[in-house]
Amino acid sequence: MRLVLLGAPGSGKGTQAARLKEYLQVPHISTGDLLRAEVAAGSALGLQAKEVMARGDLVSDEILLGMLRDRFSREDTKAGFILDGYPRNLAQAAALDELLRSLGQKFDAAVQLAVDNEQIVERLAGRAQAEGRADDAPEAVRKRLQVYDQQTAPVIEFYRQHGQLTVVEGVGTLDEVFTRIVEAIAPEKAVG
Ligand code: B4P
Repeated sequence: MRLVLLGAPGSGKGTQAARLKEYLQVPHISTGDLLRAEVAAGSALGLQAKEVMARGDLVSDEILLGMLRDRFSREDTKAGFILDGYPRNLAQAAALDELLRSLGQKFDAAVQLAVDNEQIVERLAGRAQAEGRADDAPEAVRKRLQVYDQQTAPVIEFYRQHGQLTVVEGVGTLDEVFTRIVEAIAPEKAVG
């Protein structure tokens, strides 16, 4: 199965992708995790990305596409994937389309986790305390939500207009949200 997970920062994409990966037995490709790994490694790319991420802005499309091409060149993506955090603007949506076409692949569903802003601010404040991620600081969260409304919301509209969007309610326990996603994408495999 080839899945694209969409949703505001803190909507639970990473959380659910980790479970879906086990369930569907396909790799989880998180552009946020790929970037954080570069930052942690202190690579040239990581140094460029660090400040941008801490501000709550998007890292350049060029860097992201390079990272994604690289990841998709690995054998394990042939069986499927869960793409989490990409695309985040219309240019990235077009680039993904192009990349998959060049690989002779198509994704099966774009799933949006719908969570309201109030709940998001609360969740990320919790994670800021627990994990101390720089981009979970209140100022950066405000910026990320603004970037989401301006740049990522149009991607959701784009997939909706192309009949590729599935919206799943992202509020509830982790199990509840997971079951909703599975029912939406693979009802024959749904449990409970
Ligand atoms: P990401 O790593 O994608 O970060 P995110 O949006 O915060 O993650 P997510 O929605 O996965 O939230 P999570 O499950 O962790 O991006 C970070 C930064 O990287 C971006 O701001 C940008 O700078 C850069 N970046 C990444 N991709 C890019 C791209 N394509 N282009 C340019 N730049 C890019 O959940 C959040 C919290 O909620 C957790 O604490 C979790 O425990 C909690 N939670 C989850 N589900 C819950 C539930 N059902 N109920 C209660 N709490 C829940």
